[in-house]
Amino acid sequence: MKVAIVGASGAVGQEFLRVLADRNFPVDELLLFGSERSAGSFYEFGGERVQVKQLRHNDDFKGVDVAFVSAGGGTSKEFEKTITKHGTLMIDNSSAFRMDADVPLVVPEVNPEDALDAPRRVIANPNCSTIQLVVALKAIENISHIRRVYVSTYQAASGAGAGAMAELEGQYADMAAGRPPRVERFAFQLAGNLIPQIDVFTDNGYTKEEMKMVNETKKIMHSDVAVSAMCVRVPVMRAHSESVWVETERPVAPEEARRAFGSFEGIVVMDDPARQEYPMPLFTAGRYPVYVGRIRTDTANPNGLTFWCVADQILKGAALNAVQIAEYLVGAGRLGR
Ligand code: 11C
Repeated sequence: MKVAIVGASGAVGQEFLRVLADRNFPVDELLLFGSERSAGSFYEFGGERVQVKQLRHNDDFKGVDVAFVSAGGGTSKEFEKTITKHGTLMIDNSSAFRMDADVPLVVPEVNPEDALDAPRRVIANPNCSTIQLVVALKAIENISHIRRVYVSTYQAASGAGAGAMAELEGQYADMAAGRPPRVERFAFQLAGNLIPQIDVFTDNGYTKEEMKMVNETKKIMHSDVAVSAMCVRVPVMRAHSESVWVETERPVAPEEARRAFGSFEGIVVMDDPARQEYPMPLFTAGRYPVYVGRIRTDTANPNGLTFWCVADQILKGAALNAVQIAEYLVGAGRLGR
């Protein structure tokens, strides 16, 4: 297959290169695209050096089967037609089209078949914090309908890109050296701090990030589930964590939930409090699964279940999920020749 990565130099773009190689995605030819700034850089793939081309409005995508796009919502909107006009499937990592009725929003463990109907040749990859949430929710939804979800996130610097990760690292180094930490990407110093704001505030007092979790969850799960989210940036390098409370139609005992999580594709249960076994972002970074632990009954709600869930934001939250969508379509005979 002829495959393109748009935004090749970014944190997610770099992970696309690794995930495609690691999963032996059938790449015959790889094209890399980027901004004027990253054009000309070289990256290695399949033993060859591939040069990044500047993304332009031309016919560069002619013959490309699938383009993995992660260059921000503005770029996705501007280049949608350029990328798809010759039939290329655009798997878009930005928030630009996620809630459009004619764009499927897909997490392969949850709603893979939605990917089969992409009339605009665009499939949206959900927000990273939503992806890991819905993977965990679907395991429970399969045994009892979820009526309500409360979720509090602990989101790593990686969600804000490679520059934000470098800034956090620099802030720790500055602190260790007794220098005032440099603050550019985030509104406040993140090292040694928590920032209870991700993205801008909306009219209802929630942030855009929080409302993404509300709206995207309903769309992916085809559910009326009520979701309330609180999103917090934490001084962790990569891998988002979430505290989740769900209210199900009938009470689900922790043992039953543990079995449901354990048998669900894409989830690894790490839940042995006696041995201090639970998922943590430090040990989840660089791994594919969604990890779930601290599974217990909600003390405030007899129909409530609560758990802790951690996943690598750049992998399952972005590049891996997008590649899994493409893999599903290849398996369904809907992508590639
Ligand atoms: C963060 N979730 O952690 C955001 C990043 O809609 O794709 C991803 C934003 C998006 O900052």
